[in-house]
Amino acid sequence: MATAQSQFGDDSQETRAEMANETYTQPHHVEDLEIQEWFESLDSVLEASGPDVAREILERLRAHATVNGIDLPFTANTPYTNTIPLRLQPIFPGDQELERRIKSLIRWNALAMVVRANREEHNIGGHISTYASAATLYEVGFNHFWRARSESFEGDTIYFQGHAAPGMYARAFMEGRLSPEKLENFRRELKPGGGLSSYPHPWLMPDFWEFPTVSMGLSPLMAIYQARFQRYLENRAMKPATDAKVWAFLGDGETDEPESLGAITLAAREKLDNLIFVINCNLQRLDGPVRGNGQIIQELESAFRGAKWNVIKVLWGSEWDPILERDTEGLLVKRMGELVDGEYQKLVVSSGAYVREHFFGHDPRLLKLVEPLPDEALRRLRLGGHDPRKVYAAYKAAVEHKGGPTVILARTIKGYGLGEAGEGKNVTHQQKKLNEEELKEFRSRFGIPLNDQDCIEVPFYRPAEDSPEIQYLRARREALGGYTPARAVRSTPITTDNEELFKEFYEGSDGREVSTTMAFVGMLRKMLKDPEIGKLVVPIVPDEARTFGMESLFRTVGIYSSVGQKYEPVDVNTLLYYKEAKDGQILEEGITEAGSMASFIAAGTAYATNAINTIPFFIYYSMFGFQRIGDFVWAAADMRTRGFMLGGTSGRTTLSGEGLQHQDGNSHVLALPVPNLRAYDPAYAYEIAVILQDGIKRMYKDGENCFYYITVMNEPYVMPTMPAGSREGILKGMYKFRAASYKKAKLRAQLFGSGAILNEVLRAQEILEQKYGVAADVWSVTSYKALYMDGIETDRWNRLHPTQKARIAYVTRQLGDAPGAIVAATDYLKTLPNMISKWVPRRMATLGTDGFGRSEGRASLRDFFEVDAKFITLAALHELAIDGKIESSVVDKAIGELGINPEKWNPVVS
Ligand SMILES: Cc1ncc(C[n+]2csc(CCOP(=O)(O)OP(=O)(O)O)c2C)c(N)n1
Ligand SMILES: [Mg+2]
Repeated sequence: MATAQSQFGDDSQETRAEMANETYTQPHHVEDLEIQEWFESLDSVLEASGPDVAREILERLRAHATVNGIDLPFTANTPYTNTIPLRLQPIFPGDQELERRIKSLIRWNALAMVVRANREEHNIGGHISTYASAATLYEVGFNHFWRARSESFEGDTIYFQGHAAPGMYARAFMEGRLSPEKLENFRRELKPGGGLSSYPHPWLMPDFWEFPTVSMGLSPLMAIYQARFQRYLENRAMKPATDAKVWAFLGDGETDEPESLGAITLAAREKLDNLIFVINCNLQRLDGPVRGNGQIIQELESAFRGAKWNVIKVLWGSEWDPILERDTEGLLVKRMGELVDGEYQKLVVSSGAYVREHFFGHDPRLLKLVEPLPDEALRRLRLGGHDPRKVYAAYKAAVEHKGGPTVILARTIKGYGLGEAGEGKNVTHQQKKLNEEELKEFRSRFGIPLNDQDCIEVPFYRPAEDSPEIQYLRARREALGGYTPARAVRSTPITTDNEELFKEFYEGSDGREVSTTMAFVGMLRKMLKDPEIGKLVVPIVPDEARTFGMESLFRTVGIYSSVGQKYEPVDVNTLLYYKEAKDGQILEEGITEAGSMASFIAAGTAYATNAINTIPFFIYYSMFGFQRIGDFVWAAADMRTRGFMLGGTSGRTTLSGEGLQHQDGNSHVLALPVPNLRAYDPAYAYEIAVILQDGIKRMYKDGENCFYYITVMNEPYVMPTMPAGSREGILKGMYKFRAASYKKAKLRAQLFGSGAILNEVLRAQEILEQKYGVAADVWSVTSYKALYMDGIETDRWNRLHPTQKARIAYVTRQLGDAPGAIVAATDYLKTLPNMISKWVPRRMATLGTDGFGRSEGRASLRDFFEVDAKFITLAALHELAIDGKIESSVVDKAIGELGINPEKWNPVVS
């Protein structure tokens, strides 16, 4: 019985949930008159006493209903209508007709860019229908809200939807910021004079774009952490508190990316009322409807309301207001909530007669509401997102809202204005060409002053400088402080080289065993105390501070919390208690590598956004970096982010015990494709010190647009003193760490090691010398990536300058006439050392950790992956045998002597 009951219980819960969605769709035979009376009472309360009293009455009614056993279903939704009713709508402050004309011209130029580009170069691409649907959403922002960055004001921060880029270019053209030649070269960046990048790319257009947004889902998350970082800077007194906002424009389809909604609770928790999302709900994505059988707007509303955001729905344009006014019974709002998006998609591009029959025809009372209106008027009923008055009202409410973030859900039509060429059609996203008739129709619809003949040439059109349009547009931007988007490096470089700061780490650990992670944390601690850079350092951890031995920093610099610490921490009596503080310096992000990376990006670009040189140090489990959030790293690179990513617990065999999902033999390979990322796999404390010191100087003193990936390990060993003259090699990627002691030996070898594996190489050096009479030099390879980049650059130069004296790659120069067999051992994939084999003077044997990790101790793992001292020894002997320097039988014997099982598992495939 009990089981049956609970099963029924579950079912009935589902039914209730369904009912919740249908609250406004299922009348339960309530008499019209009865409901009318209730409405009238509420209206009179509203009129006489205002919304607060009305709310109070409704809340008490709800409580009263519950007490009387009325089970009110939970719903996070409001009716399918505008959140801001007409009576609360502010007066639109602009010249609506002039703004419409400006917007029409921008629409035309945006379309012209794409059509022209594709006429000249078939398939060059570009998007028309995204901006077509969002034009009003952008224009209201440009004309009335977005303040530019200036000397006196930090400005608003705007993440433009990537696919709407043609619209932003078209506006900049109208503003006189982009020449017609630039527009002509949309998506043709290599044309003489340069072109415009397809999407927002600060790397390619560093004076224009600030944020790369086109990989969908990244910008909403980045915007949330950007808004949070602004508060961090304010709370740490690094910038004054202002009312500057962060705006993010998203597509409704984009919200399906898990990152899009992944951090919305953080935004509400942090009360980020400096954050505004605008979601362009055209109900379509690339292939078709976002939710053909559902309602994306209602789905998003409940998600955001559930996360405690302020949600403003902008669904219906002003033309609907008088009809809604006549609808005293709430039937129209009920009907509005009944349709699924697939139906709406068709309805909004259908004839007035169709609308009358299929939408209003549902109920004779609805039909009556629109009786006085001709079909043409029904066809012209606009959606909210195309009505500047409604959009203005929403934006105004959003910027004035206090205590939390706002999302605006604006209903629009994809491909608005394209008519037969794609308005509302499922193919519209891909539409790049319009035929002559379609162009003429678009021209006429938006009143572009071009005759039939000129129109089909799709010229760019900009009215004269003294035209009312240009004058108005300029005046609006002037009032808002200048143009946007615009990017500039606004910080002043730091002044010191930090030589002194890092010097103590050149000394070694004096016999103490420490890990490189501990060494790094020691340096971080020292940097935090530095008078110039101390304040600028932003340590970022995704719930791994204890893993990396950073908990001492909790106490010394505090964990950032926008509300301070409202509780007495359980460990308050301990030295290293969990101290949260409003001016705390550490960003303890919790378990979100994506969120941490977004903080890293915000902090690493503050030199442009905020004119502050913050230096982020993001330390995390290396396996959950590039592999998990590689696309954010790519965006960071595009954005010219500066700072240090530290891959902790790295190395496939150096992290013991954790097994397949944790042990990282990949990250250095995944760091390769990022062009401006310098990647290092240091073995010793002094190597890290040299890299950090050089990195801070490059990025924050010299203004180089690069960032760093440094792997640090948790294996403790003695840190040696820095060998004289090794500095340049550390930075360039390799240097001789320990030369062979017996140089006259007949048998010679060159051994490369990196990170913790360098110690295995040093042990192999001893075995080779003592047991097999091979004198080997040991090299620390700090960066295969740096060596590779140098190699390909050298080759390229030589190829392009055949008559000049050929340059020699750094690796080749280093090895010079270094004799003997060459062996490289790494804790990463073998491909890493193999990348440089071309510039290594002879054949090179490579040992690496291709394959899945294992739960095991370090020694067993290194045996399994064949990267320990005995396998390095074997590889050197084998190379010598291939060279004919020793007999194969010596190698065979060594296999036995070294205790190697030749029939062991192959780590690559097991
Ligand atoms: C991560 C990612 N996946 C896929 C794409 C390819 N893509 C570009 S636009 C688009 C559809 C966008 O739909 P929506 O977000 O609703 O924006 P709209 O154009 O309708 O405003 C897709 C799938 C992309 N840019 N990024
Ligand atoms: Mg869409």
